[in-house]
Amino acid sequence: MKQKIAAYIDEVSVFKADNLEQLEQFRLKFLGKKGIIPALFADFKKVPPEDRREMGQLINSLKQAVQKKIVTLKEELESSGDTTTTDLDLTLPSEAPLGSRHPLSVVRNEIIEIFSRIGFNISEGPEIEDDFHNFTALNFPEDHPARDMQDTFFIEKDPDIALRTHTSSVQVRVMEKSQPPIRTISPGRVFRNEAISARAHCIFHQVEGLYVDEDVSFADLKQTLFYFAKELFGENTRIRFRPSYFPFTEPSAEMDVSCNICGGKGCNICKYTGWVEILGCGMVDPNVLEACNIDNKKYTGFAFGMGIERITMLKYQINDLRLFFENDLRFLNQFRSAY
Ligand code: 2U9
Repeated sequence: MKQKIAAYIDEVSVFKADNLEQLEQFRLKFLGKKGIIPALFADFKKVPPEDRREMGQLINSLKQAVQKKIVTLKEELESSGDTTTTDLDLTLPSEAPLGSRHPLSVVRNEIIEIFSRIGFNISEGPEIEDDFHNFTALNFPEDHPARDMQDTFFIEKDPDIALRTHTSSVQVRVMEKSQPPIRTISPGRVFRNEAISARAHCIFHQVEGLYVDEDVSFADLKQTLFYFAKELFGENTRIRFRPSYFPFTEPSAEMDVSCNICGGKGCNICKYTGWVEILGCGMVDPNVLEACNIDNKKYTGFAFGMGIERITMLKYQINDLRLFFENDLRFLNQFRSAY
């Protein structure tokens, strides 16, 4: 042990460092947690009592020599201008890939922003819902197919508890606890018992909107959705409405926008019609207002609902819904520049 320490003292006395990084390596070699000096102190316990004094002094002289060397070399290196503690250039941008937003989040945020600009707030609610908020308050008849196990994921029966099939249930909750004017949009995940394919999934995302006040008319609905379509798809976008049916709105309609791929001339995205369907809408059925404690003699409202997947597929020409859920980086990396 004595010879070993003497050899270390020699090594320290001749040591030279070209830069601060080498000096740091030297410090770690001798003084680091797993370094030479802590190891010598550990071995010191095994030294016979008669040799302890001498050995202790030797280890301490080595330690002091190392500390002195570090102070001297540090001063020398710093005065010669080497202030780097590492050879790495910490100012270089990281090579680690940055994360990016999922395309569904990009489009959801864009939709939220558009409606926020015209006074809509955002409401959120539970994904697990009771029968009243998901079906009954929304005027679904007792025998409506959506109430069937084949279409909805039930968690409990009697009383019925299920995964929400739309975010309209959130808006029922908004109406229950507030009075008009109500202008709200509800983005969120919804669940339907569907076989998974390129065009359908058992989980998807919606944004539903609701506007309730005095004298709200179908003209307000059209103007609001026209503004929305132009903001999302571009100034030259045209819209058209086709009559439809939903239990919760009367009258009801589906809204198409002019195909922004071919400008309305006809392509395989719009199936050569020049139009693509983007949402459903209508005037809130008075029964729904009543179920949510809103005076349906005084107030009227319009509502709309859209699938975020569908809109994202149209916007980015994505032809398979399953891509949204697979987290394949080859797909996700294509949205790096989106925000
Ligand atoms: C309340 C009352 C009525 C929301 C509406 C639609 C029409 C609609 C579908 C589009 C594609 C859902 O994602 S999708 O499958 N939605 O067509 N949704 S009107 O009506 C409401 C909402 C809340 C209280």
